[in-house]
Amino acid sequence: MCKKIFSIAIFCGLLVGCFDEKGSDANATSEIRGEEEANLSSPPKVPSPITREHNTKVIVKLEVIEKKMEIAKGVEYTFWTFGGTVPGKFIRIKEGDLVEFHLQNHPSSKMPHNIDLHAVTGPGGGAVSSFTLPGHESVFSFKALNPGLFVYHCATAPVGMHIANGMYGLILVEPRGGLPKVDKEYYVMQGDFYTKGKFGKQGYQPFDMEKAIDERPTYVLFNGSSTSMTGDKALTANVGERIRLFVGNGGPNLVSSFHVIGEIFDNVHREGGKNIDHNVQTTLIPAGGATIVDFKVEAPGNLVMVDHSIFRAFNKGALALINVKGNEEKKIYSGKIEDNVYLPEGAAIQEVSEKEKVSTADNLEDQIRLGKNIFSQNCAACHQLDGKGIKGAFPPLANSDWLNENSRRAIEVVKNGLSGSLTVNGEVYDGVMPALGLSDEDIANVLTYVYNSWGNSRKVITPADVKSVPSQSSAGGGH
Ligand code: HEC
Ligand SMILES: [Cu+2]
Repeated sequence: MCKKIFSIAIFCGLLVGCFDEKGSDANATSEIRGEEEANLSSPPKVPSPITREHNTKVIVKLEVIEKKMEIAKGVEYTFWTFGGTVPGKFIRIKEGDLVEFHLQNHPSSKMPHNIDLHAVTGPGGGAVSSFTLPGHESVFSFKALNPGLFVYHCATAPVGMHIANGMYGLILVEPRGGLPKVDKEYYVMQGDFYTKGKFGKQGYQPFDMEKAIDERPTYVLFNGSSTSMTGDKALTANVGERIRLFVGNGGPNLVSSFHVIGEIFDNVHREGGKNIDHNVQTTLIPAGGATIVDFKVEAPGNLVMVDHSIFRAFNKGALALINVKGNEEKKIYSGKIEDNVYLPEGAAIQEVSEKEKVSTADNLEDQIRLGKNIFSQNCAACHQLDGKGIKGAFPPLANSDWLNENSRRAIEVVKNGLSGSLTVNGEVYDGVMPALGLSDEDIANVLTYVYNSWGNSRKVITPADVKSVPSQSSAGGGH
């Protein structure tokens, strides 16, 4: 090496040129000038691109906070977070930067935490050096040697539990020349969640270790909630714009088949690395991995981000929207997106108002409000949001003569399921309605909602009414 430098020095005759030569083939030698506080953002926002040309010392301050938040409408969960959100704050730095990392664990935390950044080259990705007790701060530093999009996560035992509670996020190490310019950038991260209660079960839900070990998630979510990017929180774009998504997968267990319904990814940085694929429909994101995709939006309407392992999207919450505004371009797309087909749960969620947290009803209005939540999460997929059902498959609950004739029978159906043929408003149905495992109170509320909607008989069903109907949860089924 010495010899080479020396000979180049003689050849070019300029010592400066020789230092340039040396600098360009060794990241580790890039000069660090000055220091600045890092550019962090909460999802779905991404910090703006880095414009400085030189490398600097970047000070990152990330605070761990354990807090209750909504995981789905009317469902609360205790998340452990990097910066108060799931996923944690997005960190944007430049290849060659020196990062001085401050991990702070809020005094109200019950657990110690640490951080393993996949962007770190060194033992544990920083985990050991950053182990931090509640009310403490740890400091360590690392050099960002490789450009790319990297996951960070907590790695304190039990590691799976810390990750399952939402302890992950993304750090982008921009390549020296930066990324190509786009119109909008967003931050999306998938995670799987394990609660004691079933999907949509109202009220506070604790973590379920057994389900986590068995890899049976109750929720699969983008940005920590089934409503993180629906309704007025949907991502936005205008026709003609180029959108870049930084997409991570925190796991802890599932691999994501990331897909945007109604789009094709023009560019995919596979696994967040250097290789770029084109014209990709669905891209795999490993647990603990990430990807950068971009695409131009050509038609107005809702684009739907999903995990294309599709039950996760429609039955476990892995669904989010990009609302594209602009004029229709009939040559590119001549039609209208059917929300009913794509968004049974998502669409329902948007209609429910913000103030619902209580899980026990003490008046009729409450009962109807809670019942509506339960309906949208458990029944609307089949009977439809407007209760009209689907002819030939799912009978109507709106104005149903069968329903209004006998309420005890209706309770039986929701409690124990139903199969065999029945006639509703003159139409014969011969399908199977599964028992959904709802509590007596949930059944009372959902039926009260149904009875007090769509021209039905305005009956009120109490938990005691439901209790008086025997449940046939035991095996054996047919009768
Ligand atoms: C997986 C689809 C599915 C889900 C989810 C579902 N049902 Fe049903 N439901 C059916 C089918 C199919 C039938 C008709 C069964 C038959 O043909 O024997 C039915 C029948 C009924 C009936 C009696 C017929 C009528 O139209 O009045 C009621 C009442 C009812 N369901 C209420 C509910 C309620 C309340 C929920 C949510 C708690 C729910 N269902 C969830 C598929 C479903
Ligand atoms: Cu932790």
